[in-house]
Amino acid sequence: MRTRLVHSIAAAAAVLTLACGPSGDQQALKAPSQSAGGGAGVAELMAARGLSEADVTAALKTYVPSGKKDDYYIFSSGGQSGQVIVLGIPSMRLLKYIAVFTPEPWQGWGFGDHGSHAILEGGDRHGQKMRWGDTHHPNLSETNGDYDGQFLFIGDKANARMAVIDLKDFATKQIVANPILESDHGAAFVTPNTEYVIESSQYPVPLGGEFEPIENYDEKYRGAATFWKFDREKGRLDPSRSFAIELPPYMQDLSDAGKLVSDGFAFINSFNTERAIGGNMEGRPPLESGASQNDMDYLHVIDWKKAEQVFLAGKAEKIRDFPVISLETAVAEGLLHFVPEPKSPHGADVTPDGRYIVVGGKLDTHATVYSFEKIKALIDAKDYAGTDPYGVPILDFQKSIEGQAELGLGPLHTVFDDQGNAYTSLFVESKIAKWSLKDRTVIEKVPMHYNIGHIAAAHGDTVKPRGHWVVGMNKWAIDRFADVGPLLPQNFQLVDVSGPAMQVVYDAPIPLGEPHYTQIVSADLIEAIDHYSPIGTDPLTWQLDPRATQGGKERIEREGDEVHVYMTQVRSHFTPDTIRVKQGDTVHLYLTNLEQARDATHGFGISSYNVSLSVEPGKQSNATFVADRAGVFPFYCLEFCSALHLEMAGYLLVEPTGGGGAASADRTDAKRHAAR
Ligand code: RUQ
Ligand code: CUA
Repeated sequence: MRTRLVHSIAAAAAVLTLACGPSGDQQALKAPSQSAGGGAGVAELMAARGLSEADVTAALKTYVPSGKKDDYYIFSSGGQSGQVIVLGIPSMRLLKYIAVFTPEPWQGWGFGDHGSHAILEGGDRHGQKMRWGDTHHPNLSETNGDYDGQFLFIGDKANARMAVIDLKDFATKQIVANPILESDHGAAFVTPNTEYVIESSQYPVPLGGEFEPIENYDEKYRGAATFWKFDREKGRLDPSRSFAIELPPYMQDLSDAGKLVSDGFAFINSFNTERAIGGNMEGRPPLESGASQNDMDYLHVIDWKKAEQVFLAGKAEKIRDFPVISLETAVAEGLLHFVPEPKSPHGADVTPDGRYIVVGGKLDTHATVYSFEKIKALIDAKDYAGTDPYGVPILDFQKSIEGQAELGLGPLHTVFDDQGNAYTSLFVESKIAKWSLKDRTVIEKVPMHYNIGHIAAAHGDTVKPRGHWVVGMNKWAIDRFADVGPLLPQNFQLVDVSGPAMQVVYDAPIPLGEPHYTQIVSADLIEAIDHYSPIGTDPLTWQLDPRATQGGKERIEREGDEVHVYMTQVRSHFTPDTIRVKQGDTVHLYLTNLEQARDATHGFGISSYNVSLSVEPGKQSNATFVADRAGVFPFYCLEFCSALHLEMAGYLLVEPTGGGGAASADRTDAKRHAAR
């Protein structure tokens, strides 16, 4: 190991010497040290900064020079921020926040732009405007069980919603609210050809959102697994071809879809099979102690291909118009089985060959490796060890497992590499355990900084893991970075697993929400556009927006008290740059960025009217607001697009009508409502 380190440092020194040789203009690149010997500069830098050899190798493994791109993208959930966070590997440089469930002004998300409002409104629930989410599990679209780089799905645990992001422009295209659930956790998980995106519930409720006393929990509260049909052509989930399966009121947790031999099945772990309901001020035990009495909970094994047939045969019932296969039907059709799983299980992860399902037991020291082949044989032979109170057949634990891996304290999630190894996060022990799938023995453990939750590996949950990189997602960056007050960022630790020993090579603070899962995809699979074409493209339809304006055709049209402003942008002006309206007019702004160059993004921000638009090259953005306040309102471009960016501005002149008073305020209120 040591020789390897010394070797790589010598190599780095050689590179530095080359770059800093005394020839001509390379002089400017000289390292601080002036000593001539090969490697002396590095050694002195190391001494001056107190860096060890391991530090320097870590730096060499992760440093990506200016102008060079990363090899992998990390797509991370953004937790309570309701967004998605994108980073690069190996540099761990932050690349983008993708606005999803929460308004975000830089991307013009939810600040006037019609398209973004339509998408956000798609996620409204029970008539309530939902403007935050708790994103947990991003999943990339797959073709033949491997990421294809086209779409990203992410679930909102807090409000049982699902979002679709198109990776052509890294923008959210759809949010659907689950009509029968109030929360989810096993979301989003895709099937191997993205036929369905799975969303399973977390906290049981009466399906459909009606009231039932909690005393009726066992009879009336339910979980469910939702299978959202994905229409790849349209790039949208299709609720009209989606269905759910009713589940007992256990707390369903994470999901994973089977692959290869287990394709057609989905696995969901659960906890609280005790059906504890809390009530610690009503004479019942607190939820968490009630929910951790049993030694075993149930791994849910769902035959989704069979369920799809049952749904297509019209055997699903409707709850709030959404097709739900009842528990009774699920049992009768043999599409739902349980297998016991030890002690507060958490992750359920299918191995790359699809043959095994690995489940971590939070309060256990093992990861349990279930054999799909054995489970399938038991199901086919109807060899059951019993049924649960809802009639769901239970398979025998011992007969279903391949074995267990003794890993350490608090195993949660497992990912895989290309060498037949598994990597499991150990929450309580704050370590990653690398173990062999072949004999289930631990090969090595590497300490993580603090409370590792999820873990991700390059293509680590596909049929073709790429190896090399694993990321540990630590809860809270205690004592890790410069202090920023009591609310701590999280800490992503990048681990190089390509050598004989795992090495932590980078700590990246994540300063937006608490990320849960991430996926890591090879950068060459992502084909992102750098401008919208044709000019005036509606990013939702990818078609020319009918309100797009050509250069020279800009105009302002008045119809009664509706003012239509057909506006264009090029560096460095808006046309028109003066808009005259009367107080109380409804202003419809149709804004076309006429540019096709990649560095020509403009924005539109206006004072006092809460409008912020991002108009990337070729994009069309439309906004509507009621000019209910008389006055002079400057608007300006929000991106520093050119030397005359500051001059890229104009005025909205709202002339008073002389009205005013309560009646007129009511009138504009009503209009403002209608405008959105
Ligand atoms: S969770 S730390 Cu929401 Cu995926 Cu396991
Ligand atoms: Cu356009 Cu600044």
